[in-house]
Amino acid sequence: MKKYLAWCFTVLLAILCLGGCGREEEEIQSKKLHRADAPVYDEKYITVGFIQTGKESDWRDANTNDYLNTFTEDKGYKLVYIDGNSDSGRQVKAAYDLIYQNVDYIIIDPIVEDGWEDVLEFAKQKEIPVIIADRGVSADQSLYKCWIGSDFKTEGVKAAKWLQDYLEENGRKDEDINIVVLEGTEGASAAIGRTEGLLSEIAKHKNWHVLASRNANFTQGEGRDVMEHILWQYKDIDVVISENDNMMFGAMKAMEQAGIEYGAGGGIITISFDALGEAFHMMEEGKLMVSVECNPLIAGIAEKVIKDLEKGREVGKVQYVKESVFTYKNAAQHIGNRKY
Ligand code: GZL
Repeated sequence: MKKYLAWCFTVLLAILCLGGCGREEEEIQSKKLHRADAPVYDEKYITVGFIQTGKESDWRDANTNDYLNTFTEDKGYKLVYIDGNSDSGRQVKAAYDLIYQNVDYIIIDPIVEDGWEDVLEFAKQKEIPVIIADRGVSADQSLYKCWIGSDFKTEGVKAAKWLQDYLEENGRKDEDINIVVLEGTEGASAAIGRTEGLLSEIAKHKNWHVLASRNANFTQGEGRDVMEHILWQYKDIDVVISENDNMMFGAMKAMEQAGIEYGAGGGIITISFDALGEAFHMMEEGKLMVSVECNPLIAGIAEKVIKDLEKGREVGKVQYVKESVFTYKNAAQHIGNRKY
């Protein structure tokens, strides 16, 4: 009897293992085969899936247009553009879809840093190279080929150092200075880095005080709303630092509505990031006093990375774009040659 039971157990164990192997094999096979309903792209093109954050700012539009103008069919690319619609979950799902569509490359501009490990791991299993562009991810660097973008912390430091120089030049070095910060999207590496850079410099000045530092999500509308509320709360603001131009444009509307003076002619000092075309006009008028450039023209660098990968070459893991600082004093001499 015991032998029969042992035989049954062995057979049962074998069936379970085979079933499991069958299921496991099926799982692996499914990763190799894309979904039946996935589009099949023409092999003559290099198919590049690009997942954008959304349309939250003019900077973003310039960044998107750069990709649309770079990855064109006459240059041998099929660009599959996906608008993340400011929804990180939508971005991650789009990445899975692109993997199932078996595109040749995936470029991701992540709204926020977190939540990317699993899908990047899956892309790696399916051997689809991923390039992270503009904002960063908290996932391990081994899960993507490279990151291309700006040194956001340095941008924050540049803004604070401009303020330090400006106050010294205007005899206000030892004055108590009250600062308001409009932060970009919570969890976005651009906001994290700029805030870190700003606060690291502000901390060096015991007479500089941050009255409020609030998220306005990189949008003009939220910049205006948040600034309106801050103006109700604080009457002694000396500096507004906005982590992008669009939020500053909104804050300017709020200050005008409140009858508050700002800009190079006197009143609240205005400091921003991005250095968009409109910011140059505002600096020419003296409304905006400085904009720390954040270069949106990244697609050309991404294309170079793809060309190198196509040739089997190694690519640099971290690739910074070139950028500068523009002020109300030098905006006029640069405005004519701006590309965005
Ligand atoms: C910065 C970029 C930021 C811009 C904003 O590289 O991610 O997002 O500063 C944009 O204008 O919305």
